[in-house]
Amino acid sequence: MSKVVNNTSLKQVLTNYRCSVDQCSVSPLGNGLINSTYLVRNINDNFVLQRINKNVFKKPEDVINNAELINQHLLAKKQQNLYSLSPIWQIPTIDKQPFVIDEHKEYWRAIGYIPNCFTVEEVENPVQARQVGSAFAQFTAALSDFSATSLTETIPDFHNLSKRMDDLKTVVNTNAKQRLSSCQALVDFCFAQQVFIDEVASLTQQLPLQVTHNDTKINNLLFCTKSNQPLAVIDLDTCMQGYLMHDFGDMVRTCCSNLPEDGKDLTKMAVRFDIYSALAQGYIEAFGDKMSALERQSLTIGAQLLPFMLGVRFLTDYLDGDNYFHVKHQSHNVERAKNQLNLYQLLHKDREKLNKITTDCALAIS
Ligand code: GN1
Ligand code: MG
Repeated sequence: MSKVVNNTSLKQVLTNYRCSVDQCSVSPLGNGLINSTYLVRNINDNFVLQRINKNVFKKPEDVINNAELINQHLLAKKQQNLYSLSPIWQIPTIDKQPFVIDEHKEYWRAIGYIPNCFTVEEVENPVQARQVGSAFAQFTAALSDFSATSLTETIPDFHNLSKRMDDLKTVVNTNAKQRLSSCQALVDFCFAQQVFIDEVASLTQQLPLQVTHNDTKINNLLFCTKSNQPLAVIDLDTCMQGYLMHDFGDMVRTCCSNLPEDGKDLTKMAVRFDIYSALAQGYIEAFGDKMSALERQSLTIGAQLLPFMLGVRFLTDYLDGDNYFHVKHQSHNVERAKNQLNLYQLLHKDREKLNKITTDCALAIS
């Protein structure tokens, strides 16, 4: 075992994957804020081992089952040459079980490791951004004939903004950790956005539901080290029915700011419009006529919505005492909230510019 991970449960879990504890090494993988993910280097092969956060995913078996159904669908598409990315796959235990429950009743699963790949935390240039937009569009387009009703909703109301505002109201009223006075202005700012909140609610009444990824942050794409092109969409935990504007919005959230989501120097924050334009081109182009005119128009709302919603969620978790997102220090969630709400403000102020870019992209492609 490597020194990086010292977890007795891991030893027990590994034996279910034909791993000799003495002959493999385990190290943390990625920057997820919810699950705990490790790379296991074994004698013959490497694989990814993940403990699913039961506080967030109340029924971890549903997360695993959903992923299996989606992987199978994408594999079938790939075999028909209808999907150019690589589907990911989950690895059963030696007893052919889809997961292991350890002595603490924690759920673990193994996922195939795709070698010669890298992830990106910050988009480097518009060419790469266009690839990102295109990859996530190909993913959702390939799921357009997938029976959405076979998926279980892993987190109900995940992207329901009105519900997220209710959650914020609840923690503000409870103020369990006495943190409200340190973020009152931020809370007031969120509740002052009612016009935008109503606009989102009315739009969601009209948009069609699709099977969306719902966590399209840039580091949920694997890039090939040889071609530098996207190779696979990963982290299917929140694949559920949703709206295209959510997926586009999360790409904008994580690609178009010049700061990471917990960056603190907000006076330096700027929107990278060239990246926005490239994301929109890649996304709209790869969907082709599978995207309706209203869905296309909704993308600009999504671009504002996801930073706002994440701001509200980080703030809610801060007031609630950091029970949801992993944090590195006590003010981490409120710093993230400030960052995301600032990004929302910048995007909101320039919404006409964003609209024009999206419309021009669509015209250029048609
Ligand atoms: C969480 O753990 P990770 O990075 O896959 C969160 C997303 C947020 C993201 C913010 C289930 O995703 O919704 O956008 O953090 N996932 C869940 O970085 O809440
Ligand atoms: Mg995720």
